[in-house]
Amino acid sequence: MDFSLTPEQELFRKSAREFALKELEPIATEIDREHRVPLEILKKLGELGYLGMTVPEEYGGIGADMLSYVVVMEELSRSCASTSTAFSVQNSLCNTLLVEFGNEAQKRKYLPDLAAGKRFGAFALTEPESGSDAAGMKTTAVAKGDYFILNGSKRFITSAGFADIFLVFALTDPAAGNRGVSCFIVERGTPGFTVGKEEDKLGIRGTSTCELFFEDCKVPKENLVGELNRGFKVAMVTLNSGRIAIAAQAVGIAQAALDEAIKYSKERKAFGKFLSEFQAIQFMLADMKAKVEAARLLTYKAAWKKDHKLDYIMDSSIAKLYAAEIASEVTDQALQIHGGYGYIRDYKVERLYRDARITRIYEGTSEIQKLIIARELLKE
Ligand code: COS
Repeated sequence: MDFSLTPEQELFRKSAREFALKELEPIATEIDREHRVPLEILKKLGELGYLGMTVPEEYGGIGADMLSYVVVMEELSRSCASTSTAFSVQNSLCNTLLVEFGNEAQKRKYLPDLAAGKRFGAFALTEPESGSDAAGMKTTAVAKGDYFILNGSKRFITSAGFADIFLVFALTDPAAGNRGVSCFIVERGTPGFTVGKEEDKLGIRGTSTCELFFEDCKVPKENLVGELNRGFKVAMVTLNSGRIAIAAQAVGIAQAALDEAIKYSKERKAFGKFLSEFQAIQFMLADMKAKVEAARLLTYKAAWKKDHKLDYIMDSSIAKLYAAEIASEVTDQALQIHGGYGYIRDYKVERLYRDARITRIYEGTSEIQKLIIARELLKE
């Protein structure tokens, strides 16, 4: 068993860390306060190839392995979870979906621009009344001539405010439940398609999250991704791998909280001693480190299994569940070490505490991860 990263993976880590320190660290607080998406930074990520990490070279990407992608996700998240969220939506939920399920024409048409950050994508599965029960969606797509006519709405769609290409799931056979779902590419500007208001969120405030509305929206038949009525599987397979990146995001946020806690405990004095000299604080730091390390190993293992074409469904859910849960615990402990200073916006740990919370919700709640793990354990 070899736990070391390859020289290429190490290089990805180093360059991502440098990028994060130079470009993200200085703006992370500001975009959080202003609730602003740093489009200029996202474009830079595209120019440097980061938005095409999971795209093969023939379609304009850099064809990196999953572990490299995960390592980059972790490093970006240490500095700015908002930026890493948009980075993962593009890579995990749009590009990977098109690479794995798109036809040749769709890949040639969309992937080069997505990989270069010239256009942005969004993944539209959740609806106002269906989140965890993804197949409970109400949006329909009815075949008519050369088009599908979409009607319905989507909610909590990340990157929607600035995305150009939306991967939308809709019922093409409502009576068939999850066997009647299909996936479509809907471009911004398609008549009948509108993007609604921005949500005002607790964390990852430098991201855009909106509602989508479809009113007799005519989508060309060639925009069907994968087979008709097999879209649920497309969503599930895409989320299996997306969850590994969210686990990496949680690891990155937790690592940043640990870094901040160590720094603060060496600067701040109480009762005539540095906080770091108190065993109570040392034990908290040790607990945090053990949790971060365990979450990282689970995340890397899931990525490694994907790279080695092994079944990784359970590993991805275990990594996402554990990393997301400990990110909340570790950011909470880091905030506690900061005392009152952790509760005000001047300190990074306050943002980390809020940003960590979403990792227990999106791309499947912690409860959904437990359900998937249990199903895998109990299946024949
Ligand atoms: N990977 C691959 N295939 C999967 C899968 C997975 N993780 N989970 C289900 N499937 C497949 C099943 O194999 C089945 O395929 P067949 O039609 O070929 O038999 C099909 O999908 C339907 O499976 P099932 O009946 O188990 O689906 P359910 O409707 O019971 O839903 C859960 C299963 C709850 C696991 C699913 O709805 C889910 O993951 N929900 C969370 C959605 C989510 O993460 N939302 C966040 C949105 S993005 S922010």
